[in-house]
Amino acid sequence: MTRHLITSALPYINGVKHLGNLIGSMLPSDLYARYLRARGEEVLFICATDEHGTPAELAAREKGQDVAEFCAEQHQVQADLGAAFDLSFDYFGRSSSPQNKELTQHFGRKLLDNGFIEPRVTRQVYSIDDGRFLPDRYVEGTCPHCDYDRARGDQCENCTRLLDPTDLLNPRSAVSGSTNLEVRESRHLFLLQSKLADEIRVWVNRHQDWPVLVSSIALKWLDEGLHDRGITRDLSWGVPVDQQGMEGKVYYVWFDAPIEYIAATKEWADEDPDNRDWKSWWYEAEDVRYVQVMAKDNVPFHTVTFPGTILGSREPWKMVDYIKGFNWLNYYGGKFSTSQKRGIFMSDAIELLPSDYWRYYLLANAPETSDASFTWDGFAGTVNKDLADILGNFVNRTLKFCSSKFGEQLPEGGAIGAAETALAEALQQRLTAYNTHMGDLQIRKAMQELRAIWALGNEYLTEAAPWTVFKTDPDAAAASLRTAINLIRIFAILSAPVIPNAAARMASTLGIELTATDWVDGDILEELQRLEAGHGFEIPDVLFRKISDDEVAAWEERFGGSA
Ligand code: B3M
Ligand code: ZN
Repeated sequence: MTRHLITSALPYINGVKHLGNLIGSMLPSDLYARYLRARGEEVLFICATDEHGTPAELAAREKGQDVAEFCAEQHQVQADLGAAFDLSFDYFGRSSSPQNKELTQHFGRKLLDNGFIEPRVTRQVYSIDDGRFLPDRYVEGTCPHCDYDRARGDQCENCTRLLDPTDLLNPRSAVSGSTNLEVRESRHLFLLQSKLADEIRVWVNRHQDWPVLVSSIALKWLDEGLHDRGITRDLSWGVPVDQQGMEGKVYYVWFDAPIEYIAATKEWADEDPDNRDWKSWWYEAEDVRYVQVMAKDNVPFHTVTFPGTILGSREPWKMVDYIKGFNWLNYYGGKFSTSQKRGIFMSDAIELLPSDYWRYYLLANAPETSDASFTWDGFAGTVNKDLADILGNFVNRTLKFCSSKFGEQLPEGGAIGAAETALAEALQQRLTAYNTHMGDLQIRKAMQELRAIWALGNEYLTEAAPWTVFKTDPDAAAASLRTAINLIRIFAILSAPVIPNAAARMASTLGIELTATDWVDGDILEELQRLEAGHGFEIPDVLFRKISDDEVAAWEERFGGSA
């Protein structure tokens, strides 16, 4: 039996994540994990906060906090928000863990032993007034390509070009603003990616099933030629380099972050070592299928850099089998931005509405084949139509009508016939497609099928018209209401990976409990008769409320909509 290892790209620690981050990795990987569990598969779903690097240090400094303290606090904030959005991680770790330190140093040593790491003397920006080197974002200045005057040492935000701190014109310290800078020599470790390029390409080419978005990014990097990369920094926050002559240096954040996928699994196992075996998921793990989910800017690090680390270790670590990449979710055409506080953040969203509203909307509009754009209008439209009108309304009117005519139980009498057979056939077709798309991580297509499955309920009711039929043939009305109530049970099960709370409420209304491993696998006509006459139910409160035009206007105003 195959076991499924699923990792979401690790949210960076520097602040609460926005909806673009949520739909770019954490939410779709959660959907997939929940779906596979429901199908009875063995799943390990891992995520963590990515805590090293200069943005973490700068964010801590801005808050006047020690960086370790800042990270501990922000980790908890992100863990709580993840739980609020019902992200079902088996473990949510921290890249600053001792486990990650140990594994990162292990990979560093292996790469050195195998000749894929080499120390080189480099030129680094040093701030005389601050008494320290200024790697990456610690130095700001004018971009030599586009003249943007607030470019950072690692990248220009304006033209997106990658930069080296020494490229910047008129450089200044991001710590103190001092321009009293000089270039000093410093020894650093380089990962010799040029030596690994052929092997990486062979490995990439073995994965013909990857989405084009992912393989095209990987091949573009390989075609442009892999440069040897500096993987250490003159910083104190990070995984220390335990090699001679490298005192006071740490590994670069993008070296240790993906290793945290493994380390977080070890963190998970270390909490219950008698029952959890981290290594069987990662080392000589031939029975494991490993899926990674991430936004497109992270793809090069997962298709080229991290595979290089693993291949260069010459050890049989598990490498990814399938990578799901996402485009951007934009906010009114522009980018969501953590640093510019533009868009909607998870903490704001969850205050406005429960997680199911966001989960469904975001998954139904996932930026899969191209970038997508969030608008409050679009959000309200999807919620009002799909969740309130199609699903919620079906559940409420079925149960209300049944209770008014037959009491709060599935009614006696009548028998299923051609209409139910036709319904079962339509449902079976949709369900097969839904399963296929979920299994393939075709998120939008899966959501379209789910919506079409919900719509079958209303179509069936319209045709069976129990409210009219009741007057002349109460038995026939009873049979169609029994079928419709059974549909509610089926909808609850099939919707659970997407909207777990509403699904649980639908089930509890019917007096049943959903477990994480429930799915609809049997003969559909039988499933439509599973709950029998006499089975009691309760009428739920409104399942999904509608969003009013006034709310849309108010939220546009508050979060800065079109303007
Ligand atoms: N932390 C995502 C980002 O900040 C980055 C992902 C790491 S995955 C190993 O863009
Ligand atoms: Zn630029």
